[in-house]
Amino acid sequence: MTDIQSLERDIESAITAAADEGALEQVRVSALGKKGSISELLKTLGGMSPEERKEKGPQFNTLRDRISAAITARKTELQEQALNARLASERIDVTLPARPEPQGTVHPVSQVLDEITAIFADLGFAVAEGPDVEYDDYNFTRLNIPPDHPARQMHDTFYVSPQRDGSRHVLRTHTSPVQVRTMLSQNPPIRIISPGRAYRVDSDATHSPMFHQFEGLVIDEVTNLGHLKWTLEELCKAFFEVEKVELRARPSFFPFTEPSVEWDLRCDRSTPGKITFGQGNDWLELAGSGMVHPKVLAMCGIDPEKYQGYAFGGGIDRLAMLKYGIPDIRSFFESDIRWLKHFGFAPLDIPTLDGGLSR
Ligand code: 2NL
Repeated sequence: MTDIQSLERDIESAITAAADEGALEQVRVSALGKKGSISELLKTLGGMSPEERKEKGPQFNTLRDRISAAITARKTELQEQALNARLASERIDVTLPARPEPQGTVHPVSQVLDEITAIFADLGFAVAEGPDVEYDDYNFTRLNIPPDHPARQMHDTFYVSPQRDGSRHVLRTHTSPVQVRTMLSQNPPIRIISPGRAYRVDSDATHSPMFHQFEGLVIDEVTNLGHLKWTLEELCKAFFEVEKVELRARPSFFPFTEPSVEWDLRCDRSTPGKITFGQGNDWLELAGSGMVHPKVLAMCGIDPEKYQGYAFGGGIDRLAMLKYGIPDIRSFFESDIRWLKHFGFAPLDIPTLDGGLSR
């Protein structure tokens, strides 16, 4: 047997023995790689006489082509084997029945969050999210609440331990820093809601130190408070599942909006333990809002000469208490299994506008 034949045999048995693509690649490198046995062989052609080269050249090239083809064939075979093994091991029986009864329930806060998200998604709003631990700058300063501003005390902020440079991050006191981040990173038109957790040093029957907010922000060249009123009316009709609502505007103050407006929703509380919307002689505080302050726009990289828009904010826990008749906010966060079973929602009933929000 010639050297070439025995080399070919050795490489071919190594190819057959390769049990996976990694091993096969090692065989390929040792034969056809820069320093591989066949490559080294091809290099010897340079030192040969013309006659010898004429004889050996074609032999070496044929050897290289055959080995190359054998490697490709083995590679396909190994890939097929690997795929078949995966298909066999990952097989699932899609005809198996779901468990008769799901064990967990969806928390009312999650339910309301999903409902609000579905309503605003239908109006063309995207959902924006951000971290719970925020820069003081994003939570306060860029919202026109400078370091000495009394609103900083009003917000009863949880501070986290100082950073190496002495600066202190905060647990966000509202979800507004998410809007700040959005304005800093996107150009108008902007149309977002930022539902999520917020934190304030406060605890009684209607306040929890951790609570949930939804805020909205719309920025373009013409958006005004009329558009906001319509948007909040649509929210109320869809959320409380009534045909007709009436909103009342009250002047207010927030450092980050000018002018600022609070909205009340007409309701009827004349029957104890019951509340209905769209009629009656009572008013329910719904949300705070306003036109985004030009200084806030400027501090968030948006030209206030060209762009304007509204922002609003309301409490998710509060809306959940109202809609589902839950009297004490603290019960939300006690994780009492009986409470969760009673007030929770079926996990597969995902709220949609066409299918019904809460059924
Ligand atoms: C409330 C009132 C409000 C906003 C939130 C906001 C955000 C940016 C700029 C301007 Cl980035 N405004 N958010 C505006 C007015 C009111 O929330 O009572 N929340 C529970």
